[in-house]
Amino acid sequence: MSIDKEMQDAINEQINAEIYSAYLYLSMSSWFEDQNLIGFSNWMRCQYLEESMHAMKLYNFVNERSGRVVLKPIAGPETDWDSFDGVFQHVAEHEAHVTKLINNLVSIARKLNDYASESFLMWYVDEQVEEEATADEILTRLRMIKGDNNALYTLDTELKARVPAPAVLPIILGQPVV
Ligand code: OFO
Repeated sequence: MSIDKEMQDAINEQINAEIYSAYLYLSMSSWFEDQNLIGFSNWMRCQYLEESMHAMKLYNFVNERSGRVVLKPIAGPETDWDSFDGVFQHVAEHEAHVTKLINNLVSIARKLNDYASESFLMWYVDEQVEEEATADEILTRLRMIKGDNNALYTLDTELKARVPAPAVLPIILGQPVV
């Protein structure tokens, strides 16, 4: 059964929101790079890839359901922040906003009795719990270490170790995840 037009259009909006998220995190990566915080910059690049994967997972789903992906213009992201914790405050607020968007998609799926979409969207519901928790954790640590450059360097080194999840590239390419 092909996807309902209302559900398809709402998912197309979410593809735009996820690509905007990718764009926002790439902008944050550039800002951290300018601050010579390469670990934070790396963490944001990984986040950029994860958000691109979130968009493409939706993209693949619409196609699997015989729908049509229609891409819309992406808004320009913020480009400047006044503090390190200010960036992560922004991340935390942005992820809380994305959670509301995902919850709204689940409501639409329920209204339409679209069980396939509802089941698919549960992955995003779980993902948002993790994304909000991670943003909050880094924000809390940045607030605790404020002004302590050694602790900031330690956190930067930790964030330098992040690598994208193994599923990112296959999902972006529309290949099976093994
Ligand atoms: Fe950062 O969230 Fe996508 O879904």
